[in-house]
Amino acid sequence: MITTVQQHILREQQALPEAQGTFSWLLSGITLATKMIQARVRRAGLEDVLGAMGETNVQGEEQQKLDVFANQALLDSLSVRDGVAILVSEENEEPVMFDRAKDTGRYVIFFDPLDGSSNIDVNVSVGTIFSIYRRPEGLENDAPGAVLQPGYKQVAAGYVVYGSSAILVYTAGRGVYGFTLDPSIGAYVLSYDNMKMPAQGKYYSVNEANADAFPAAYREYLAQLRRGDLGKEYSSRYVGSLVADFHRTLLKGGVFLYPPTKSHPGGKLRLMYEANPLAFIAEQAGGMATNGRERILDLQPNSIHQRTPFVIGSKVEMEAFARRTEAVEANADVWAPAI
Ligand code: AHM
Ligand code: MG
Repeated sequence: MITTVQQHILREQQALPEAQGTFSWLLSGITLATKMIQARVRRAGLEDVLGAMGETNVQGEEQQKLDVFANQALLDSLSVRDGVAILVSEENEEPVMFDRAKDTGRYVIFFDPLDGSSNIDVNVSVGTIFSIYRRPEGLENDAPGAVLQPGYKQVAAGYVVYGSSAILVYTAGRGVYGFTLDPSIGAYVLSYDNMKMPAQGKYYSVNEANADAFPAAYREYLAQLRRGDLGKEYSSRYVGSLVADFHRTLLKGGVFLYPPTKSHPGGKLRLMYEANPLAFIAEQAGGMATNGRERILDLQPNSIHQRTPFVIGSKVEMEAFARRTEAVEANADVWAPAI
């Protein structure tokens, strides 16, 4: 007997008596949008051929860029759900606010509609990431207060990786579950029950072209992994789509790092759309996530688009990272980009 994501969410919701169906209605908005996005991603090469021939799509519109399409699909399918109070997208400068009664519009949703979009043209996996918070009581008219919440307050988070199949992974704080889209029935079906990250993996994942600029703490840690100090011979993998790199880390273990660099001294990845949701999933699966010095989920955001250094992975690698960085902490320079 298969379990669809919809059935799974309904079951989860029974454990959240105050959710009253809103939560599943809201998640169904997200799954619908991701099915639309994956259909477009699958046609990406074709659309280019048609676009190059000067053809327009069936609605007679010019071909839209995929990231614009993905953003619009999420905005459209979520804005009609009255549980949504505020939508915050990596693609929109400002949050989109809805005028909903305070006991109806109870959720604030963040999303990165199409992560890794530079990989589309070369047929490499991309993804969608989402993160859900409650709108805090008393802050209905206070947008900054309602959106700038630390990651530990997330009620649910997840992503879809559009890879060799489309896989949805989510947590509502009671374990991590993975669902594979079965194209023959158009439904996400449970394929990974109660996912756990291996305690140690054999891959590290980082853009090594930036290595000369990494702060010393990171360079020394990577050297440790290469030397085999953790009792394993590490290999490296780097897709350049965070969702794909994280998905591998979740399944196989290991560590992903995006340290401060010369061009991004504060880190490149976004706290609210990328680091927080993946950190929530990692912790639920037995892993850890930090900005180099503090737990990601404890960080108090000061802007919706803020960036952060990001290190996420298995327990063994993350504990070794913490030991390494504590050991060099005395020297403040180890945290500055090197060049
Ligand atoms: P994007 O939002 O422009 O797609 O950038 C985010 C992506 C992540 O998916 C990925 O981890 C990272 O950028 C790769 O960056 P780089 O090319 O600097 O290694
Ligand atoms: Mg992104």
